[in-house]
Amino acid sequence: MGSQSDWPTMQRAANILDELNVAYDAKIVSAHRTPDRMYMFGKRAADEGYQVIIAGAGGAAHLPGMLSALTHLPVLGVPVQSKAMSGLDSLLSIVQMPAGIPTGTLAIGEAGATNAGLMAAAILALQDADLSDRLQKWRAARAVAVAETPSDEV
Ligand code: RP5
Repeated sequence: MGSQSDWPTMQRAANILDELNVAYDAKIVSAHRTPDRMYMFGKRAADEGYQVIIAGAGGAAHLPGMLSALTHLPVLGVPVQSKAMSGLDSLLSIVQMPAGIPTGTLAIGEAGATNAGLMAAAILALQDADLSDRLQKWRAARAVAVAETPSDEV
């Protein structure tokens, strides 16, 4: 993520990965404030064993696109909800990548971070039958939890 201030949002992705027992590192890597750190991370990520990168940033959110430029690994971008424009700036900064440098783009904010965790797990599950099983069970449990009729109690 681009800043400590992104962590409450990006923690949603971490929570999903914890629930599915997927190993991850959570790092602050800013495209603007720590460009050298971003460059080294992106360049070394594949060799260091990372398989999927979830990149969350807000405002002028260049981190996901820059990481996509630096690595062939799949990069999932999470537009963090900004104060000035409620995350529309973040979304547009991430989603409109030029052809040839793909960056997966999730929803703005916590839903996007949650889904980035789930999508990262789904990508990893293609090569990991046990994880695939855990992911399918996770989804089935969420489906069962949805009532068929609304309640006045909520
Ligand atoms: C971006 O600027 C970060 O990803 C964050 O969403 C936004 C604001 O950062 P802070 O000023 O809160 O550190 O680079």
